[in-house]
Amino acid sequence: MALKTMSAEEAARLIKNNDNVGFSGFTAAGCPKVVPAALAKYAEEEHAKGNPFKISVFTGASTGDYIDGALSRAKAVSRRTPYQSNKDMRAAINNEEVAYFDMHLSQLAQEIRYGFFGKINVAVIEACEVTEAGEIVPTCGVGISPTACRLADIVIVELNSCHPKAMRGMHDIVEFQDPPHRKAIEIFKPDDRIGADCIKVDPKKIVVVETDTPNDGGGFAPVDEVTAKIGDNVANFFVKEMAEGRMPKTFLPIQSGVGNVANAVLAAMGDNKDIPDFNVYTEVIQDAVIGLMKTGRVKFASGCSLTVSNPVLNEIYNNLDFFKEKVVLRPSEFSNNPGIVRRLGLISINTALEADIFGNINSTHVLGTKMMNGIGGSGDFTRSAYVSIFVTPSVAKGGAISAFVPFVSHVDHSEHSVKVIISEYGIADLRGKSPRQRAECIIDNCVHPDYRPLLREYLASCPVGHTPINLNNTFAFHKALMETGDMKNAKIEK
Ligand code: 0RQ
Repeated sequence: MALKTMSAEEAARLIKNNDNVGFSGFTAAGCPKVVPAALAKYAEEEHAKGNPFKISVFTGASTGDYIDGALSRAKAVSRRTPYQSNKDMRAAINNEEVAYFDMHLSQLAQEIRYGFFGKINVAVIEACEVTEAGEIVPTCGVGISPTACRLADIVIVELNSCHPKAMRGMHDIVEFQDPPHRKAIEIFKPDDRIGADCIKVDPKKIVVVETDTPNDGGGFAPVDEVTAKIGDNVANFFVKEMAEGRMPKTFLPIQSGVGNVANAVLAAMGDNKDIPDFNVYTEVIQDAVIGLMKTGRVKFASGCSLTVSNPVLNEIYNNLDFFKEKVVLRPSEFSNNPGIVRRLGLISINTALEADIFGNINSTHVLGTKMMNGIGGSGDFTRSAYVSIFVTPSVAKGGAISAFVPFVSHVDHSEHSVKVIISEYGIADLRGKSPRQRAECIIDNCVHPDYRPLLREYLASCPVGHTPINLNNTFAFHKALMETGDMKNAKIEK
């Protein structure tokens, strides 16, 4: 049976007002492009006619401009989950135009199956191959695609010729059975495979849209002095841990967050000759991992997406025999599975927006109110890691904001889950320390020198108690930022 093919515009019209739509991909990698663009246009046409048109958008993680940008500008989104990092979507969320449900990425596929969000009506999936038997081979991001495809009534496949069919074999496609029937996950090493090389659905559900639109794969900012210093501090922490016997000399698999700091940390680890060649078990495989793979420093990488710049993606596609042996892409409920994280003894490294002096981490909110991106996979890894590390530059916005405050304005990762914090100034090892000891350790090792006296003054103002908190001054830094534009103007009341 030949598969149905149609234009992006025709396919977009299969999506109805109020539908729940599951999109492929994880970050901008692996996301469909022309169907969401056509959908945004269709929504605008409907709005112009006075008709309502909004959908709920479900994805693996963030998406880039093709989905979050285009659909939010078209005011076509009523609900968004689990993560985003697009400026227009961010604005729509913070204007309360879009209801955003910020959640741990590993949990989305199962919660869709549990029925927590209603039925998935349509899946829109980017693929490098689709067969008449209903086999869909994803491209560089998997996310929630297996679940979205199985549950949707209609599966729109964007067959993208920028991604070679020879990618087949890079994915490990599997879905959990739900409780009470769930079985053990037989992943004992980062390179273990337990699934198929494609998603299989009833071909009658499939419509195909052909395209050759490339990824919007931006590059990374060059490593600067601050990010390089953070990277060195992380690498030196690992060397000490191995020397003192707290970490196996063979090392443990690494998870590292997304962005410039994470890229710099991996580069520093690669450069440090006292760190052995290592494996990566993460969600987002970035440029630095591929660079280290070529030099042999990274032996294998398991992830959910290849979130790499376009030149690096082309290099991978031109050397697929080499990279298919060293990379596996899994659905997010496996790449980010907390059970696997604890079993493998992962070292997690994620970036904080702000931290407090007790080790609570805010990854998401500016001044407690405005959503930046979302918790993403950081909680999936942090809570279960062998050693959970948060990295952050000590200050933001030219020094007007201290990344370290008396108390975070929003809690994503609690002091009970966070073991180590690292800034460009040094390492705060929080393991086994009381709240007051943690506060002293963070102030002495991580805080920018401009803010150390203020935080010491704050600590001295706190009444005696297990956790030194002075409720009059808890948000003194945030208040000073709102009122004067600079946290250095914080007034500590006795
Ligand atoms: O803004 O560029 O306008 O100056 O926040 O900060 O230092 O460039 O760091 O790009 O790594 O982002 C936590 C947001 C950090 C990200 C966060 C401003 C700062 C700058 C970005 P400008 P940096 P990054 C993997 C795991 C949560 C999800 C996660 C994130 C901008 O890492 O979303 O970890 N993490 N997922 O100036 C106000 C502060 C600030 C501040 C920094 N305290 N207040 N603004 N900024 N600190 C990903 C996935 O799960 C897919």
